[in-house]
Amino acid sequence: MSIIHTPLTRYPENPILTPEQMPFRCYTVMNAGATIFEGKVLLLLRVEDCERQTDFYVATSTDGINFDVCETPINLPLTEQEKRYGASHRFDMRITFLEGKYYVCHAAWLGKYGSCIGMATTEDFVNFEPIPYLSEPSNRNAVLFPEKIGGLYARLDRPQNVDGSGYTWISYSPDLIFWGKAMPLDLPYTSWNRNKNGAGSIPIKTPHGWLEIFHATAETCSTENYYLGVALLDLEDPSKVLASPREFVLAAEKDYECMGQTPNVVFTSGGVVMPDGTYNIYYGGADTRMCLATTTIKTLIDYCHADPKGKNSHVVFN
Ligand code: BMA
Repeated sequence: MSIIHTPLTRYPENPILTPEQMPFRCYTVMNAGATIFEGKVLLLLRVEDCERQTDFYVATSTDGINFDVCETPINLPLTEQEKRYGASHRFDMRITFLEGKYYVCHAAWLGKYGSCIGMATTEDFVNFEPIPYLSEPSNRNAVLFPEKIGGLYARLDRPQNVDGSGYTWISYSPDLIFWGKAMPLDLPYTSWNRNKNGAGSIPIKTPHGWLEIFHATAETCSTENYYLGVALLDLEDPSKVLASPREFVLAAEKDYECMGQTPNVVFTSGGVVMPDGTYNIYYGGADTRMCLATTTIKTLIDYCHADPKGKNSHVVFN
């Protein structure tokens, strides 16, 4: 049982994957992108070895809980830009199914140039074709919408401000190379969402707007704590936040969220809607292990619409 009632329910036997359960020696397994592939739930796990080098591993499951982990990492070739500027590692993949193939967005760490967004496509999660694109620094948490909006590709991302804070923006592209029309999202500024926020899940299209789960951070006297929040974005202009409750939907509370490489972190890079309508949200606990929380799309939409605090904020409800 959680001490805090929210529309998300933790899987009682969390965590679902730990470094000890992996078929090889590693330090962490976290922040996996998620999708449905060939009728199974597929996770692209971010795995750090004991030198803290990151690779991505495919894991698949029929029930969304028990995963078979591939023992070799994916082969995602570096783009020319990543090679030229010495990308050392990538992290936090998001997976979007769009126009018949899968697009992955990751952050690439370029040393003194900071982190930039990279992208690739795949049809089988074996062969990956990098898109010859690298964003300006410092940017990360790129999430591609699952369809074009107004004839353009659309993505959420999180550029960093000079003071280290950073918030979710949207931008558009005709070709996935040239991005523009950038606008910040007006998510509620709260005691848990005031230092950084960034897109987590791939937005889900609903009649009430794009449903998005995002992470947000706030400093406490000891750590920078991570939280998950929920928002509904306008279908035609997703820079417009239609609803975003002023309460978080998940805060680090359990041992597996509070203890590990980075204490007090819950961080999602994606979820999947299961055949029975359960929305499985996969998230990293303390940058160390993979966890699962469940809900439904309807529950989250009702929660967005019902939150009275949201109504009293700057958020406009239709
Ligand atoms: C962010 C990313 C995430 C990580 C989080 C908490 O900046 O690096 O991968 O989970 O910090 O450490």
